[in-house]
Amino acid sequence: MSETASHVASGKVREIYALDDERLLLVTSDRISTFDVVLPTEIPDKGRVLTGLSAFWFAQTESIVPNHLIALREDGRSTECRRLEMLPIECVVRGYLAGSGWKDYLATGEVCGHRLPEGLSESERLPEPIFTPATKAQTGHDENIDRAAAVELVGEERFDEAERLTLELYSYVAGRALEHGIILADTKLEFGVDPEGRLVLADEAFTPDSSRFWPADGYEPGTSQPSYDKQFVRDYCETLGWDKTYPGPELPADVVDGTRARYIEAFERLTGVDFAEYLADPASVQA
Ligand code: Q0N
Repeated sequence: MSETASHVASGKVREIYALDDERLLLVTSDRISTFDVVLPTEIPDKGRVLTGLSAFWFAQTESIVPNHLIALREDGRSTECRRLEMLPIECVVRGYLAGSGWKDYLATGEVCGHRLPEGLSESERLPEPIFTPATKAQTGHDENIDRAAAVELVGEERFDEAERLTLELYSYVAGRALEHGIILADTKLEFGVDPEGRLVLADEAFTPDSSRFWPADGYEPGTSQPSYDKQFVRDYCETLGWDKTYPGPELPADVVDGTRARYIEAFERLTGVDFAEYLADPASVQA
């Protein structure tokens, strides 16, 4: 960074800096987390893949909802964004039954207050996508909440608007992804409110870090599905007998290379842009 900027927040893999009162700088690193632990080994270019995918989907969905992106920088991993008043909920939509949705369904037959048909299998496609908001609990873990709890946090009008936009964005992007052999099982979106009171899509959007991407090829409900991007890392970690607490293991070169190739493959399939072209000219995903 050339200019002075104060650090606003750190995520597991991203840093947020304030550029001025109206603008933030988001920088996405090459760090990777698995089983909620950031590993000591990085995946080269992973941050560029995530940044390019977000910028691509922001451009593709602009007619559905405005977004916070102001500028994609030449490094391909940093973006200047409008500073918003963030909604205190994570807007999650699920088209398939996985993760905490599957766990909640097994325990109660419901996910975030949505009663689902009986007899669904793990990873099964839902009759229709459902909006399943979450909050960041004290522990730092996401906690699923029902409609009443979310309305308590954002108000009824905002809730309905966020739900409608989240479902519309998911339908559009999941359909596009499936055309390219990738199932978008679920995704997490974050919205903010601009000074005019409009909802604006923020954060990263439709990346493998904020979504479950599954290869459509070989999709088979009844068990957990391999992750499009992180499966080599998970499989390798499972061979170690690691207890999934800090510190995580170093990754060997073949696991790093295979994982990097999968991120780039997802990028190229979804955007139709060669990754080399993105590195030469990040704006190529915004055409
Ligand atoms: C922001 N985070 C990620 C909400 C915050 N455009 C923005 N304007 C203001 N703040 C943020 C953005 C963005 N992107 C986003 N932190 C600050 C963390 N989330 C967690 C859930 O609650």
